[in-house]
Amino acid sequence: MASTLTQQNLLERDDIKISLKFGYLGLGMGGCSIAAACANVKTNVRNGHFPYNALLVNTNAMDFEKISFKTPTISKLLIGTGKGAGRDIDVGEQAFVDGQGSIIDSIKKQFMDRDFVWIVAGLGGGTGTGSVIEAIKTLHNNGFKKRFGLILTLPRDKEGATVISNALERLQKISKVMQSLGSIILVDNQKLYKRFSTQNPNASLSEYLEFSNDFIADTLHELNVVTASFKPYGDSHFDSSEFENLLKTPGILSLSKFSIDDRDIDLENQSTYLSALDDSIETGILSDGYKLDNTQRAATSIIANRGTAQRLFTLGFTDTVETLIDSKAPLAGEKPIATYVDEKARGVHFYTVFAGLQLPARINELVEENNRLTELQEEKSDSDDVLASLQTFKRKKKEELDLDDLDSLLSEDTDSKSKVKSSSDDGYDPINDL
Ligand SMILES: Nc1nc2c(ncn2[C@@H]2O[C@H](COP(=O)(O)OP(=O)(O)OP(=O)(O)O)[C@@H](O)[C@H]2O)c(=O)[nH]1
Ligand SMILES: [Mg+2]
Repeated sequence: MASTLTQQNLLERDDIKISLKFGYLGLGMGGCSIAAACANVKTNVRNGHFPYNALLVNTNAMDFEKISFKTPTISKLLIGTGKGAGRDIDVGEQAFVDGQGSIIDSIKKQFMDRDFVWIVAGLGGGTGTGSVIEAIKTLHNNGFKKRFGLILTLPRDKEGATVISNALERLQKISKVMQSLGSIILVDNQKLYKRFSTQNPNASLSEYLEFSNDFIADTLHELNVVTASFKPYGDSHFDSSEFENLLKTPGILSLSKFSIDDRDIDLENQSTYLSALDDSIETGILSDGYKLDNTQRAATSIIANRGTAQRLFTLGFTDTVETLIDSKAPLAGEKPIATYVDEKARGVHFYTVFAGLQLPARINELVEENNRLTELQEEKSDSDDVLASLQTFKRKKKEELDLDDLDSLLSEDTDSKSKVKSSSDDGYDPINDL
């Protein structure tokens, strides 16, 4: 599995702590798959092997079979007909409304001890996308006000008009209430898929989905661990409660990570690390294209082992990083730079979080793709002249036939087999006539 943890191997360690107990409410197939991957994160910590949990809500019974349950902390709840919502957001929403009684009971049972709950949905389908607004209301009204955020995937360009318009319809609604919610993390499937398929040209789509779900799970876990596990080095540090405030900041959250071999950093020459750090912030991990000058709150954590920390974490170094963050997010109310010592760290690891952002440029691209597809559709119905001319076609009566016109006589034969009828004719089913 490709992981964000290759240099730190936080997953295998028994000496880590987490900042916040996360619960994941998965909606629909994508949402449930990601939520399950997040709850399947296993550590070697005694009494904390499975630090997270999940409640999976779906309208499709078969989908649950495709999900791996590595922990008893994942529970599932089937709503609706059991056969899926067929990409219809009204069907998905109605299923959630009809199942609300049992959903609320399950949420209370599952998430009672959780510090923060993530609603997770893949935007574009019927179930997850359809039920996300109702899920927001349900958590808001049942004890999780301001203690929940959203993880939403954005569709790839090639997923088609229905998927893209479903996603945009719900994003429009969500953006209206964004200021009353906690953070929203957008997972850009187009961005992650492009990177994954370049690195693994022979991989299948389902391999990509599995990769992306583990990648999301690891990223969130890593961030949650970094803020709680290591010894602060120097004065400023960023603790779990500040991390919680960051996650509760309304708007979109952008995450980045940059790792570098400590020998490659030359304190006397900023260009040995600063522009790469800058690039990593702009590129993000799960999505990009944000106007970072809208940032409300930011945080940077830098981790190295003691030897490296002693050489590197000088006032001049933190000032340089601070200047970079300040130039990117001048209006952020808080933007601490925290340095930590992890005795087991190899290399230097920079984690940045920018919170309170507006929607990224990718949404514009999806609107444009949607408009392009709508125009294509309109052009197509205008230009379906073959069908139109076929509708005007009339069979010549026998007596009108010119016995010398062989072409007409031959077509007469085929015409009787391919008579065009409309499906509104009584009892006529074009499918059975194929
Ligand atoms: N990253 C990631 N994205 C996914 C995954 N599965 C689906 N998606 C995305 O989520 C979108 C919605 O798909 P689903 O979650 O399958 O849809 P659903 O909510 O089950 O809705 P219906 O099947 O119509 O009832 C897709 O268009 C994909 O872009 C997944 O496992 N990982
Ligand atoms: Mg489905």
